[in-house]
Amino acid sequence: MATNREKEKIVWGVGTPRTLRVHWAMTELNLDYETCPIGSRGGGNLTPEYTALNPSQKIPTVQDGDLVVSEGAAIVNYLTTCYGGETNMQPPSELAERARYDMWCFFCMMELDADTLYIIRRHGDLHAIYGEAPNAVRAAKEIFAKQAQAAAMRLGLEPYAMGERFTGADILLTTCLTGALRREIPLPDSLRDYLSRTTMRKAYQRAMQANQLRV
Ligand SMILES: N[C@@H](CCC(=O)N[C@@H](CS)C(=O)NCC(=O)O)C(=O)O
Repeated sequence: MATNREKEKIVWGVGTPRTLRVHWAMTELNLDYETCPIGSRGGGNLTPEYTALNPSQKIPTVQDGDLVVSEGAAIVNYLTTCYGGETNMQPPSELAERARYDMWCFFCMMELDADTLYIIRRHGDLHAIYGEAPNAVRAAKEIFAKQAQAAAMRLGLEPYAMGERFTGADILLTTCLTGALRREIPLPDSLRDYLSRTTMRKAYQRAMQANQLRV
């Protein structure tokens, strides 16, 4: 795949764990980029300019030269595929390893994000907009806790999702697990240890700064 670190890169979106994924990937990969600091509730995601980039009107979105990519996991995988050579963050090319990598990514996005954290966000934090649904929120927390046990079993004694090396799957997994901790969902000790490993990374700390909502 043709890559060009010099192409102008713009990250749209700040202030949420889903935008953090992209800032974190950018910083791990030492990429220079500009930020368009729109948030998810300020109306910046509803403008015609942004809607042309991302018709879902959701953040994050990335522009890399002429290419526009949305969906946080797709962005992380695009960036690590294109620019992950130097930092050994490319998704695996060998078929079985790639299947395991994809398993982690889809597991994080479906079981730990869309099916659980996002339900809690919608019907908990944002209940004034989306309606109260306490049973759905309670069930989502229980399902997350159960799937966290599954994540711990899959991780086993490995330091990272794919073993010895840190990859985009760890960006996805970490940003889901920190979301659970903020909501006081219990996590197995091995995942807490995992989180101390991943969140102590310098790039994570820098990305947390870059992802701050500007007021
Ligand atoms: N599937 C998308 C979800 C992105 C998403 O839900 N973003 C939220 C902020 S965390 C958003 O932009 N919400 C605006 C809205 O729902 O109107 C992804 O993983 O990138």
